Amino acid sequence: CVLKSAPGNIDYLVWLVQRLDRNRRLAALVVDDSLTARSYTAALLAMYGFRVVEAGDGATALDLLASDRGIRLVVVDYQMPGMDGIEFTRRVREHHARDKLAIIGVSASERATLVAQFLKNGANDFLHKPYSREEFFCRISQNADNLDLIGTLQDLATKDFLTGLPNRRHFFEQARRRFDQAVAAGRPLAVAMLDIDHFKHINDTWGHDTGDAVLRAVAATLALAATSQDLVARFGGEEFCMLAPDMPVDIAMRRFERLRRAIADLRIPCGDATVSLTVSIGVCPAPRESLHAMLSDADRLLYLAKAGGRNRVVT
Ligand code: GH3
Ligand code: MG
Ligand code: MG
Ligand code: MG
Repeated sequence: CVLKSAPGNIDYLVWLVQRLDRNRRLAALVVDDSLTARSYTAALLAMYGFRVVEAGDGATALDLLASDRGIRLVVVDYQMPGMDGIEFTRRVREHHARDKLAIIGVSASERATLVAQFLKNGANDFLHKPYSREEFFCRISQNADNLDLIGTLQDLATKDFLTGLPNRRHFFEQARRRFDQAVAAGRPLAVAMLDIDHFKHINDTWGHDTGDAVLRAVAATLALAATSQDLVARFGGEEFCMLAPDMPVDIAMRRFERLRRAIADLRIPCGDATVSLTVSIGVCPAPRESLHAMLSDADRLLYLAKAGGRNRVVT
């Protein structure tokens, strides 16, 4: 059925297979009080690979959205008893941004202002009922493509390419808020700067690719050690930063010591040999007057850890 609309060239088929494959990783929610209309839309979405969730009214749909994190696309009818599609869209946008969740309004109504109202209240697109399979598929694909594209751009802007960790800029965006929250609530907060010891020597001895593998291994160790509250980032080169909220000083210190040991225990394969490494860590264990002051402190303590012989945590 999907192939009916194919213009018959191989590029289109490749494009189509990629879309079907991508859609399999997503869920779509259909909100319509008419069982016939809902089943038709749900069947089309299932045909295009989506996992489909259905709701007969706005309130049920809001509950589903709150509990199912996999939903990336919503097709919502306008006329429904209780909450109409525009009110539903407005309510969804209180918790779900346009660039993470696409909402497509649908209606058989000819009301002139309807499309604009849907869009102004946060819908990404609109389709007049009844719609053809082909139009539906093109619109859905375009909206899902846009979400993918935005996601890719956000990754490029916020993640370090080599390790996948947040980059320095993203760290600061997130860290400022965590710092303000900790200070306002009088809660503990620790900031650690971590630098690989003699990394230049690792590159010179084992080659740049192995150096890269070492960076990825350190990043993975940091990511594994981090709780959902922690922020970890690659600051640049072989330098990483970790912000740990709500961690009393003694517990934070034990954690960073464990982290140092975990990294010293790493063995990164290089041909028949294995490479080991150590890190030095400077920890500012409690909130200071600013995030900047905490980072400067952690940096200064990192320098002391280096001067003291490396492979150590200094507070
Ligand atoms: P120290 O113990 O004092 O920190 O010495 P170090 O050799 O680790 O520090 P130094 O600043 O002298 O060298 C850091 C090296 O990290 C130099 C640079 O070429 C290398 N480097 C920076 N970014 C990357 C990267 O993305 N991949 C690889 N393989 N090397 C990198
Ligand atoms: Mg209806
Ligand atoms: Mg270094
Ligand atoms: Mg360095």
